[in-house]
Amino acid sequence: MHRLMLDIRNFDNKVNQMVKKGQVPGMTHFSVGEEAANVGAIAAIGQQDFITSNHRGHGQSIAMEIDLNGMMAEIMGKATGTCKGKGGSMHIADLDNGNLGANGIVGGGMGMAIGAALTQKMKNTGKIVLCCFGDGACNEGTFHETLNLASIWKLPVIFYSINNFYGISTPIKNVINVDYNYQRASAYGIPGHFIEDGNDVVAVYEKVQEAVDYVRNGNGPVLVESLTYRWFGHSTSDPGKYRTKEEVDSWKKKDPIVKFRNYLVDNNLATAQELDELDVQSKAAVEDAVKFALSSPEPSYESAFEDVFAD
Ligand SMILES: Cc1ncc(C[n+]2csc(CCOP(=O)(O)OP(=O)(O)O)c2C)c(N)n1
Ligand SMILES: [Mg+2]
Repeated sequence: MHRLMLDIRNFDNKVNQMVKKGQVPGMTHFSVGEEAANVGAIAAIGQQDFITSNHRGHGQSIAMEIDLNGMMAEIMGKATGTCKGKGGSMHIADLDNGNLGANGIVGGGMGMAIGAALTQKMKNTGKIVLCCFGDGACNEGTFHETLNLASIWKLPVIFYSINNFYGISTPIKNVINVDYNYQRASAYGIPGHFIEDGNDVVAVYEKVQEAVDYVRNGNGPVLVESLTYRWFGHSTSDPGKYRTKEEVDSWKKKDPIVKFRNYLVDNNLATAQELDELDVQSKAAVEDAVKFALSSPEPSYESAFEDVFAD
């Protein structure tokens, strides 16, 4: 889990630099600061399970152990990308490894998630779906429709809201009349769980694990909410005027990677030296991914007409 959190941090820091150099087409949303909320939750599901993701999906893709070379090439629109360069940052899908896709439509993954969950139920596969989205997405109509359907059909899906306090520049507290979105679970007759410190990867893992057991045992869906914070702007085009420097700095002091590092060292689970070495390896893997992506070809014009229809 520590290595995956480092990979998210190092990967996104690198992409941020490349955006500034004009090497990344399109808009990009970063997961820096939200590493624990992503890694802890995804570590709790099984290898065979599925996720759906959203526009801020880098952290989820990396937590699903996507090949970093392919992901970097995808973000740069190259033919060697995970989706042959057709998806880019906001539409990475890694179907062979259970990632049903990031999504540029806020709330867009929810319908896909319950569709996939219905398939698992009808085919009796024992697999579950972790549907990841933000706090803002909970005010989309699809949130209500999918929680309701999943509830009455007892579908094997965890609705997982990563609450970073804002939908772009709108504070979530200004647009809901409850304290937190997890409290809305009662309206659908399903359990709602709250992870107050979503920067604590162990707390996230344990709480989502509880939800995984409940859902896998055929009890129907669960809504889980984690509190965390994005360190960067909403996207690469956000001057961030709606947040104070003090607020951002206070969250940087609650760095999820430092927190887990201290936990591992204090409990004699790893030495500081071992963790430093992991960071060296992570940074090298990201550099390799950049080299791979930069040296990869652009997609051909003809490829735009491939993979349009399923056989
Ligand atoms: C249906 C739809 N409405 C609006 C947008 C524009 N938009 C993109 S991200 C976003 C905010 C999403 O906030 P949240 O769900 O909290 O995710 P976060 O970006 O904070 O991770 C909005 C309004 C969109 N992409 N799709
Ligand atoms: Mg948000």
